[in-house]
Amino acid sequence: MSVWPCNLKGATCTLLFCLCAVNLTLAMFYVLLFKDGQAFATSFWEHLEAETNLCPKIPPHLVGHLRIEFNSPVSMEFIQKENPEVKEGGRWWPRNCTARQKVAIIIPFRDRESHLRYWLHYLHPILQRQQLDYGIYVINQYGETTFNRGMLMNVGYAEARKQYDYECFVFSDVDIVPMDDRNFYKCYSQPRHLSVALDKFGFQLPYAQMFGGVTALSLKQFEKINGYSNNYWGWGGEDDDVYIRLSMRGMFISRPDSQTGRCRMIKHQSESLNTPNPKRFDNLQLTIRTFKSDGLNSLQYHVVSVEKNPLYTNVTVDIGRT
Ligand SMILES: [Mn+2]
Repeated sequence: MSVWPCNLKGATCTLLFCLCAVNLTLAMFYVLLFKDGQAFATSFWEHLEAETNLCPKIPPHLVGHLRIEFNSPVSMEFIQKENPEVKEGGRWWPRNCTARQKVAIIIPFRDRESHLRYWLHYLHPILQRQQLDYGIYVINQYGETTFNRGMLMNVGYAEARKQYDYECFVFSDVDIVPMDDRNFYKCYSQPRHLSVALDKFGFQLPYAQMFGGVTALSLKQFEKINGYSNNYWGWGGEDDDVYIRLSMRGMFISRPDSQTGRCRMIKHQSESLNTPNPKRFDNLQLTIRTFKSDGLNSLQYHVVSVEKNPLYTNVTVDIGRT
């Protein structure tokens, strides 16, 4: 009788022995890596739990109405101290449960540092209370060419998708802050308009088709409309263009009620490189015919830099000129 727990001979026995050795080495490796079996079991269990443990439908730490003011400037260092859990590039996700949505927040931008600081100061805590798995993407238009908000949104969408598998995209102006944390920065079964009651307009919706300021579209919804038009240079029109796109695709606008949807806007002068676009009314006449070929599928740009700052990812982009 053999001492070796293997009655087989030659190659088969060697193979079996090797398999046992590999198995044992792996087990040792895990034990060393996780210090002891207990810690390993715990971390494994936590992982399994996170997979199944979705965050509650109604986030538990919401506070409702918020006091929003723009009269005492805040520094980036201060905002960082206020939000110690925010990771490089402006990323955050809940630690005790799995977020229900992965949301990229896209902010078209140029030369509005002070507005951005207010936005980050107010929005980071709100988005955390909403228990979203989110990232902030500031899309900074390079150079001195006329501003193109729609195209910057498209770039934000494309660049955010390269970073993480986001399923929802919130497009926000840098100067709009919600006054209620029950106004969720997430996606719904229909495209969502979030900034429905701006202080600037006496907390009223100026017109029913309005789809500017802050909006949320799922990946599917945004693909369905071919994104924003790339052809609106200067102020205005690109938001009404999106409204035409989504109604052409059989979708409608979802909104919070006018109380929950209250927002404040930072007062500012109009800029010389973003004056009202005189062609916007003509463009809007063409949208029905052009939207299938003008948008995400015709987007061309050159990324100048991608910087992962402590509170947001900054994408500087050359989008050319009109
Ligand atoms: Mn503005």
